[in-house]
Amino acid sequence: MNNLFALGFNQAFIEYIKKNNLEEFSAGRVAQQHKDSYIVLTREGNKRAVITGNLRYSVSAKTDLPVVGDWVLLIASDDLYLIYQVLPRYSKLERQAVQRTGDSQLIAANIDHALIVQSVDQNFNLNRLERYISICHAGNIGPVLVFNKTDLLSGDQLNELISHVGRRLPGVPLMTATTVVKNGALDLLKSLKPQKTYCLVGSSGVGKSSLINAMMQQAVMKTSEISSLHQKGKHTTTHRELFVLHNGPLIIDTPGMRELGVTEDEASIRQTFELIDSLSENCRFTDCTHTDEPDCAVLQAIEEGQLDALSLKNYGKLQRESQRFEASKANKRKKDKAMGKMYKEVMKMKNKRKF
Ligand SMILES: Nc1nc2c(ncn2[C@@H]2O[C@H](COP(=O)(O)OP(=O)(O)OP(=O)(O)O)[C@@H](O)[C@H]2O)c(=O)[nH]1
Ligand SMILES: [Mg+2]
Ligand SMILES: [Zn+2]
Repeated sequence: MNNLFALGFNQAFIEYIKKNNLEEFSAGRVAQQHKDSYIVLTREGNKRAVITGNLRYSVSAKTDLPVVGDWVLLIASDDLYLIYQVLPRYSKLERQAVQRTGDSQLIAANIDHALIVQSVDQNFNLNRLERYISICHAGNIGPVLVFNKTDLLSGDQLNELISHVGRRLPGVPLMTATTVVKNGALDLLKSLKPQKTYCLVGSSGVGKSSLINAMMQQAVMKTSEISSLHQKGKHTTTHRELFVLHNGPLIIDTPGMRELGVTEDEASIRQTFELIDSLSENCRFTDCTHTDEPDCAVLQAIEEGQLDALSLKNYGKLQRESQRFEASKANKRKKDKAMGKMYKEVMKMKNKRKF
């Protein structure tokens, strides 16, 4: 028996069901996605489910199909449940996988906070963290940085790292953890709220599944030694799975994402770089590209050490990629060749600009 509210069900879902006269169905939350079926948490317990043919053929995009975290409406039967409909998502963790095709991939739905896990000992990459943060902003998800494996650094080294990242990513909550020390993940666990849904993201090997195991106090996920991870492309975790923690929060484990796409929404990228945005209001030219213009407030801030030059570089890069992505998506939609051609010309011109 499950209590739906304990699984994150809320008033908005109830109202949607009422408004659309869908009360005849029972609701459930997708906890696991397998090749041809799902494990759904329902009031009656955890059930295996498949989607109806009607749902499969009526969706306009692959991302409309159920993913882990989704709330779905079910037709109950003895052993196999049928997923009739996916309820509207209040947030989604989505990556733009391939720029050329404009396809995006939905990782999980109805997430309140993403726990962006980074191992403090290995190739610390601020640009990557910024990318995760912009993916969160695009999907209406609150980002939280989790620095794991703190046992591998001295206290001084860790403090230095924290203040360095804090300067670059102000306003993003930061937690530390270690899974090899007793209670090393307790602060993190205590910071998670009942009925809220968290999703662990981050590169392969940073310890996402180890964190789940530490917080569940049992080995529910397989973890693997770093050495075997050196075989390129190997991820220990190969599926996504939602767990209910003892004190009530819900948490999803995901496989490490190697190729991070960009988010579609340029506004969200900007959000990550709020500082650059507000600074540019003081540039002499309104269309300043912050490359070599006179009286550029952004360049001045870099000179004065207020802003990291890398941040600016990354900002430009993300904007260009986002433009390319939107272009390829637009091309996909428009079968009209002439339109596609014209679009390309425009993009070429845009990309020619340094920024
Ligand atoms: N020293 C140290 N090692 C850790 C810590 N947490 C995890 N590890 C080790 O890091 C390795 C990878 O851990 P996993 O939990 O499998 O990593 P993951 O992020 O789930 O990796 P994928 O499933 O491939 O995405 C394992 O050998 C763990 O034992 C930690 O806090 N300190
Ligand atoms: Mg894992
Ligand atoms: Zn400028």
